[in-house]
Amino acid sequence: MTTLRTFTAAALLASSATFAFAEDSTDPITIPIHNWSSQIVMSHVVGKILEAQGNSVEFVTTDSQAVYESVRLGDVTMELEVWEGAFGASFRAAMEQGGIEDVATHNAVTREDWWYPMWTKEACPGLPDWNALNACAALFATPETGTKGRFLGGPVDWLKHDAEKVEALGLNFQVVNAGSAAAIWAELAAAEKTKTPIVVFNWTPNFAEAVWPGEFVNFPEWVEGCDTDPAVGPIPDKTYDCGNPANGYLKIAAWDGMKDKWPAAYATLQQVNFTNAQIAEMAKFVDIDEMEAEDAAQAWLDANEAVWKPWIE
Ligand code: TMO
Repeated sequence: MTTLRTFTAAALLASSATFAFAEDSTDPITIPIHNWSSQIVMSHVVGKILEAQGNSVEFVTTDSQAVYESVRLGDVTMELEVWEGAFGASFRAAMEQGGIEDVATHNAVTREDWWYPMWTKEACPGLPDWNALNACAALFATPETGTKGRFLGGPVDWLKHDAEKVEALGLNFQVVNAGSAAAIWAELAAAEKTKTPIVVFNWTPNFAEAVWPGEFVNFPEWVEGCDTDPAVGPIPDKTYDCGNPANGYLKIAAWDGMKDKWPAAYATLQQVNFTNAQIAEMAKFVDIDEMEAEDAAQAWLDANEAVWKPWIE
């Protein structure tokens, strides 16, 4: 009886082991790269982990909205940073079409919105309330924006609908889109020298919070549908009459064919999970320490074996 039971357990173990070690395809896993530092470093971190497992990995630079359609079609294999504020709508739309899977949610809590460094509040003490910001709009005027305040937004593919927000809330601001994330940091550094008030698009987790203490503007609270349904939100006939989610998710998405084609890599991907501090550090390696993204990823892996080794066991 004992012998039989032992035998059965061994057979079970053997079959589950076979399942766990089902061979991944030798085709490369494709990881998309976008235009902000933590996403680029995290993609290399996960790429190196999958390579250590024996997979081949390739990187492609893609638009950060169109990528959800690419994942859905299996042209790229995953997306490691699905920010609720910037990409929730594109992700939801792709999920409705099918072919893309919500694999995991990072521990990180995210926020993306209009933000100012603390010296701005000295000039406009009613902040962070959005009505106070609007009353101070003249402080933010530039030659480019005339009598209106300038809001320095992110690159257009982050699709923040800031112009719609300006219109919906009657803000005395004009949106100017930065060509790159680096352009936002350069403008902040320049404004710091003269303590000139400035309001820009920023997000957390990010390195910037360690360099420039600051706050997000408090717009009317995000409610589901305020971006699509005029009846939702405080202004009855407007969409985008709200801020972005203040406690947004950060998800991992994958092509739904990944689990069959690369089962071991998929099992690892389900374990991947980063915190705010870890993501801010990934950005810092590049934006402050000026490391190449690949070197930053290697440095992060070397310093954090206790975090990621269990993901591949
Ligand atoms: C998508 N982003 C993190 C730049 O807000």
